Amino acid sequence: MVDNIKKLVIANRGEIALRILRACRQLGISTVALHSEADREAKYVRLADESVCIGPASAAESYLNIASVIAAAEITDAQAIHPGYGFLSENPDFAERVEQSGFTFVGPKAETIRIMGDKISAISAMKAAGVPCVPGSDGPIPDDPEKILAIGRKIGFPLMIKATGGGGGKGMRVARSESELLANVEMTKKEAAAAFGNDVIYMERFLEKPRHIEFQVLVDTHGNAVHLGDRDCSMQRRHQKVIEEAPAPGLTDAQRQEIGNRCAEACRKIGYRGAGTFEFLYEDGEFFFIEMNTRIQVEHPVTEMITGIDLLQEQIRVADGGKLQFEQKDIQFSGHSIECRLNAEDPDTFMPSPGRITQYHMAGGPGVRVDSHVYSHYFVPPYYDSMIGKVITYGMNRQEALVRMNGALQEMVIEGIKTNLPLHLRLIRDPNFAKGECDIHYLETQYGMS
Ligand code: MV4
Repeated sequence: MVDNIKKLVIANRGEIALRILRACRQLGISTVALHSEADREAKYVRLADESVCIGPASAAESYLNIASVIAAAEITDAQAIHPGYGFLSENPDFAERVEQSGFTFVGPKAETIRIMGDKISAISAMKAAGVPCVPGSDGPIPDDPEKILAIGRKIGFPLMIKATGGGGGKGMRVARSESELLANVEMTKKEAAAAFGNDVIYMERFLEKPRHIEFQVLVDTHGNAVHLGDRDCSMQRRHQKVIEEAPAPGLTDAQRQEIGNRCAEACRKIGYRGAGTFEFLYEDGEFFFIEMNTRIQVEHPVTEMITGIDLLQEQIRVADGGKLQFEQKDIQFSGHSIECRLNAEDPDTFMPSPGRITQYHMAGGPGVRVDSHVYSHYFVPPYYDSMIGKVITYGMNRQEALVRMNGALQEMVIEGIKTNLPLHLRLIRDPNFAKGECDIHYLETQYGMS
């Protein structure tokens, strides 16, 4: 139970809308599902206490329409808005308007989202707060070519040129030598101006074969911040994660506590609030902060499995002004969890494959969790992300989680559309993946699909 929020608006769709709805039920909060015209038949819309159609199928006119979302909260007399992930979740202007309209935004302050959305200000805040970062330009690079070259020489080659308004893989380029630095800086600046309306760029040492390891944090408004350990998200294609797991294979407890505590401490220092994720590149035993996500993430279930903590409930509780129910010493990491993202896509070409699901049977049994909003005869609309759910397994150790995933994937039946189930089955049986510690390039290079 929570003190203030009686009714919450779910400003999202798909599996995360259902996940938010489930958390609300457990907290005794009634729910308003917002949906587009294409999502009328969605399961979470039926399960919600109320629903409001906020526009046509196109996301720009519905799930991204700030005025419609706020109007829906007003007419239903809700107290809070949960943005989920994607869509408006990391839009500081949205967070600001939600709070200005008198609603609780389930997430950090708008100002924090703004800082984290600008990569240079995120890195400088984290560096000042004691989080290890990639050696780099420590700020925007100047216009003077001689100064750019001097900074480049100091960092060393290869280096990476990144747009401060980028993130998630957009607006970046490698410079392998001094001779290509200036031209690449120019190109990145031009692209950044076009893509983000912001041509400010910075540079970092390029890490050739890192792993993507991230730390989950949870922070209340009473000065309590904890970390919930790490996740390895290195299995990705074109910056879309495919498989995630917790804990990251091969990390020592000492590394986990060292970096985790630094993240929690940084949250206290910057006045963070809510759930958050610190993204790191990990190479040769060292961590380098690159970005912070201020939303709940797709891969949050693997953390829930190994900690026993319901991240959505806690996220909503702290947004309500409540205190965290536990301290760092109460958090125990136990066992191992793996998540496979199921996409409605061709397993060979990766083209989206929307359409009607004719048969759906989900996996079950010990240590198996399926987070999905789909069902038999559900129509996967072509307008949105192709993710249709996630299969999550838990085991006493990584081996057991893998064996359970192999079984779960074999049990899953999704007919009528193409899915990436066959790719997951191959990956889960891949001896290199089974060993653990694959880097961020493994999937694209080994599966010939970049
Ligand atoms: C890097 C990097 C190597 N060195 N930064 C890509 C997305 C954005 N979040 C940051 N990214 C990278 N930054 C330095 N200094 C390599 C990547 C990168 C990457 C990072 C995480 C997960 C997948 C990736 C795929 C390609 C490149």
